[in-house]
Amino acid sequence: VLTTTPAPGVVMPDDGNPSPDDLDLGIARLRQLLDAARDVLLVGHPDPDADCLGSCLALAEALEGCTERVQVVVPPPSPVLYSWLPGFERLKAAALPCDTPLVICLDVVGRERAAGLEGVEPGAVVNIDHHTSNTGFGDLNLVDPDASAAAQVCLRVLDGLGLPITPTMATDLYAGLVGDTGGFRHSTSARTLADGARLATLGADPVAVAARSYASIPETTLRLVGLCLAGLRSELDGRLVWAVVTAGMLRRSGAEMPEADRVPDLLHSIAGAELAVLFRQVGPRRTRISVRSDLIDAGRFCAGFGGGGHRRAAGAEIPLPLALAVRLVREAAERALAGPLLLPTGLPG
Ligand SMILES: [Mn+2]
Repeated sequence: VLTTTPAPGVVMPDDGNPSPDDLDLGIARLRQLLDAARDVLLVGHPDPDADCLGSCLALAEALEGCTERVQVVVPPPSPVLYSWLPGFERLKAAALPCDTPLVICLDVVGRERAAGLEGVEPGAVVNIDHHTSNTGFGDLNLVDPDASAAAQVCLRVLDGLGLPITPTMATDLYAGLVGDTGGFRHSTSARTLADGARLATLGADPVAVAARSYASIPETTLRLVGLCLAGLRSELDGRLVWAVVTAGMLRRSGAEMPEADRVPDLLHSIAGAELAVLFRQVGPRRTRISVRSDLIDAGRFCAGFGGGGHRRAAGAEIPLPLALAVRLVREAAERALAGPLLLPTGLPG
C-alpha cells in the first residue's frame, strides 16, 4: 500500500484510500518542487544507518545538475562506520546558509526525528520513507510501508523522475537494502531481492558491500559488543533476552554508540529468544531501546514507549534513567509475551 498525503498539486481519490498511482502523482509533484528549488537539503535521522545514508547519498548524486545546490546534512558525530559509502565526503555537519530550501527527509519517521535542521527555515518538506509508523509529516509524503528500506522508495522515486542510476548510486542504495534487511535475512520479499538484483546489474558489487557491511568491523566495535554481551540477561526460560550499553562501556571500549547497532540482532539470534531488547544509556535520564522479535509486534511494543518502527524491528527513546527503563520494559515484555501483541503466524518480514 502506497500512501501520499495531499499536497498542493497532488490529487487524492475521494475515498481517501491511496492507490498505487498516488506515488506517481507524488513524484510528479516532487518534480515541480525540484524545478522551483534553488537549494535542496537532504536530511536523515540521528545516528544514521546505511539505509538512511545510502538513500541520502544516492539522491544527492542524482539531483546534482537538477538544482543549483544539494547538501546532505548529518550532524556530528560523523558516521565513520559508513565512510566507505560512495559520496561519503559529501556529508556536511551543518547546512550552509540558504533561503527556504526544499528539505527532503529520508528514512525519517516523524518531523522531530529529522536531524540537521537547526537554524533552517524550510520551504517545502518532502518525506521519503518506508516505516509503517511514519507520521506523514511532510508537505509531500512518499511513503511505502511495503518497502524493506528507504533505499527502495528512493529507487522508485529516481525511476519516476527519470534519473539514471550510476554504479555509485546503485552501491549506496544496495548498501541500504543490505543494512535494513540484515543482509537479506529479515524484512525481505521477492521485490527486495528483485531490486537488489537490479542494483547489482547497475553496478553495485554484492560481495564488496557484504564485506564492507559485515567483515570490516572496527576493533572498538567488537570490544563494545563483547562488554555488552558479557552482561547479557536471559529470562522467562530464555524467551526474553536483554543487554545494556552504558556510557562506561563506550569509554572502556573506545567505541561510539552506533557501534552497538549489531547487538540487537545478535541477542535475537540466540536459540529460543522470542524477544530481544538492547538498552542504551544515552543520557542520565534518557534510555534508548532497540527491540527485535518474530513473535510479538515490535513496532506496537515500542509505540507503547513513544517509539515505533517495523513489526520485527523497532525502537524508542524513554525519558528515564537506565535502571528504571529496564524495569519498565521488562514488565511490558512479560505482558506482551503473554499474548496481547503476538503476531499472526506465517507473517512475512
Ligand atoms: Mn530504513
